[in-house]
Amino acid sequence: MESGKSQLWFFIIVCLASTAVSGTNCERGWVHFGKKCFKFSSYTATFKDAMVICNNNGARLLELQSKVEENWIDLQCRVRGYGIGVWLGLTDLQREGQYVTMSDACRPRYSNWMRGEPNNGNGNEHCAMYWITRSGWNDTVCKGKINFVSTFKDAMIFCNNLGAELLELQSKAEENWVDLQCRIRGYSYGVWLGLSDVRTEGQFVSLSDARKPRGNFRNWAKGEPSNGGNSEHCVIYWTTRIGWNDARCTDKFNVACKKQKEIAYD
Ligand SMILES: *[C@@H]1O[C@H](CO)[C@@H](O)[C@H](O)[C@H]1NC(C)=O
Ligand SMILES: [Ca+2]
Ligand SMILES: [Ca+2]
Repeated sequence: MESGKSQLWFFIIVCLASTAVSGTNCERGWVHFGKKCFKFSSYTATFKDAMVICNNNGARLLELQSKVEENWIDLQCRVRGYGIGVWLGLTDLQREGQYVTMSDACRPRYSNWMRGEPNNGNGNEHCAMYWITRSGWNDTVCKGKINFVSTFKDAMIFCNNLGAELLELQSKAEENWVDLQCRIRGYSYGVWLGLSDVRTEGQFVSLSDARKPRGNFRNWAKGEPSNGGNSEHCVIYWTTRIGWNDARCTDKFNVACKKQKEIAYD
C-alpha cells in the first residue's frame, strides 16, 4: 500500500522564470504567456527536487495567479499528455493549514483548491499540486521517501539534468554496493541500467558511448536477456534476482544516476 501511494508523490515540473519579459522574449525552450516565461518538463520529481531543478534554471516552481493563467497551464499540460499533475510552489510546512507561495512566503491571492482540499490527508500533506484531470488544487505529500519510478527515457533525462548518466555497472563490487543501496531505499524491483539494444536486437550497448559495455563484467539473470514479447530493449538491475534483465523501455523502475569521473574516447 505504501509503495503504491508513493508513486503519486512525483509530479511533473513546470518552472516559472523569475524575471518578467516584455513582448514574447522568453529564452529558447521557454514558453511565453502574459509577461511570464514557463518551462515544461517531461519527467516527474519530488517537490524538493522539482524546486531545485527550477532554481538551477534561474526560476521557481509554478505559481498560479489567476484563473486565466491556470486555464492556459491546464491546456499546456493536456496537450503535453501529462498524467496526474504538476507541482505548485505552495506549501504549509511552516504553519499547518496556511499555504504560502514559495517565492515570497505570503498567502496566494488566487487559489483553486478542490472541494474538501487542502485536507492534510494522513496528517502528512504539506505541498500543493495542480491535479490536471480534476482541474483543481490538492495538497499532497512533499517527498517520496523511496520510490521514484519512471520510464527508461525519463530516467535518462532525469540523470542528464543532474549532470549525470544512468547507472552503468562495471564490476561485481560496484553491483554489490548498488544492490545494498537499493535495499536500504526499499527499491522493490529494480533500477534502470544505461544499456539498450534498441539499435540491433540482442546487441546491448552502453548509453554513454554506444559500445559494448566496457570490461568483462556482465551479470544477466538466469534466462535473460529474453526479449520477452519481442519488446524488451532496455535493461534493469533486478534486485530480487540479483542480476540484469531486459525490460520494456516504457516500464517504470527506480532510477540511479552516476557521474562518470573519466570519459575517454579513443
Ligand atoms: C489528493 O489528496 C488526497 C488526500 O486528501 C490523496 O489521497 C490523493 O492521492 C491526492 N491526489 C493526488 C493526485 O496527489
Ligand atoms: Ca489532499
Ligand atoms: Ca527479460
